[in-house]
Amino acid sequence: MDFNFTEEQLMLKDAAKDFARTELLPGVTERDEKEIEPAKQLKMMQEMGFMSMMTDPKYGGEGMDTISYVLAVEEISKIDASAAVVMSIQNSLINRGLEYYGSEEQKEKYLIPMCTGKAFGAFALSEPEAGSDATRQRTTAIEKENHYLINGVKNWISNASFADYFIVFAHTHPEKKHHGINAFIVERNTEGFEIGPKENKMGLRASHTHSLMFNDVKVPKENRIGEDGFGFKLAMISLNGGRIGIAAQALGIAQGALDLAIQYSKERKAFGKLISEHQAIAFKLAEMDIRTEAARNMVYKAAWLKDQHKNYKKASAAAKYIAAETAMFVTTEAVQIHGGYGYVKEYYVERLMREAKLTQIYEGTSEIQKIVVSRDLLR
Ligand code: COS
Repeated sequence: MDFNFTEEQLMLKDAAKDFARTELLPGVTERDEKEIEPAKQLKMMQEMGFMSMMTDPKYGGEGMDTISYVLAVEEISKIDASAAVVMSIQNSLINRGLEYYGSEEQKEKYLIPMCTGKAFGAFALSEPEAGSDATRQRTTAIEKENHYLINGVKNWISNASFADYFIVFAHTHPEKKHHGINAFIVERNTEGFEIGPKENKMGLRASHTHSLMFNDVKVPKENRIGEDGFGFKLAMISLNGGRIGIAAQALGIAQGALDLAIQYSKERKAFGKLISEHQAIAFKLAEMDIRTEAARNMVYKAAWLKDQHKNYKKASAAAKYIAAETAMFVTTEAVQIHGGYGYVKEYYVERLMREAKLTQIYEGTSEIQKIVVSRDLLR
């Protein structure tokens, strides 16, 4: 594993950093408080190629590697994790599945518009009673002559407020358990398909999360992705990549909080000296940095394994686990270092702490990552 980045990777990292500071930082606290999505900035990110980083240029993507993607997600997340999650979903959960497993017609009709700044996607797997236990899908897709008829409810769907295309998972043959699940591309304005109410979330408040309702929604047969029964496998494979994106997001949140804590500790005085000169604070900063660097190595390694076309299932789950736990630890310590100022909105470390919590929950809780890792160990 080469610890040097290429010139392209470094340029990309700088571009993401500049964008985050100039375009996302202004207004980020207000957007979080008022739950305003960064619509203008997301459009800009699409135009700059951040939403189609790893997709083949023949489908309008940038053809970059996963390391570049991780560097960009990390930089964006230091400032605005609500923008980063859109990037992660679009790149990992939508584009990759369509590029690798979609038909040429599906790529033409759906992937190319999403990679050329014309559309966004959303990934609809979770249900009210099927979050971690993803095989227990209740949504059904009954096969008819030339279409499937979808009925059911999905929950916790990010990007739903603006997505044009939804990858929806549903049971076609419930008796076959997970082998009976299929994935379908559903267009936003299809009859019977409704976007439900928005959740009032603790963090990532500028990324809206909705439920989805399907009431006799007709989806053409050609919108099924892959062979009959491939849906659950597609979900799992997509999540293996998705977890690298969320791990990078957690890493960015941790580094963002550490940067703020270092800066604050070099400005704030207590007992006659800067708080950074008190060992109680210096040791905290050291531990925050050590843990963040350890997580970074695991996140980059998972990305590297993927780029090398090696098995990255365990590595991505482990990276997501450690990065999320680290983000929670580092942001909590950063709030502590800020004292009372850390608990108010003026210094935005409290927002990073709320965001860190979600990285321990979505795209598989920390407990789910341990299931993936332990099954691999005990196989
Ligand atoms: N990558 C590829 N394939 C996987 C996989 C992975 N990470 N995890 C499971 N599979 C495959 C298995 O190989 C198995 O395939 P076969 O039946 O063809 O052999 C199939 O999926 C079922 O696997 P398993 O029996 O292990 O399924 P479980 O019901 O026990 O669940 C977990 C496995 C818990 C790992 C899975 O349900 C999961 O990841 N849940 C979390 C889902 C999630 O993240 N939801 C949050 C929001 S989605 S944005």
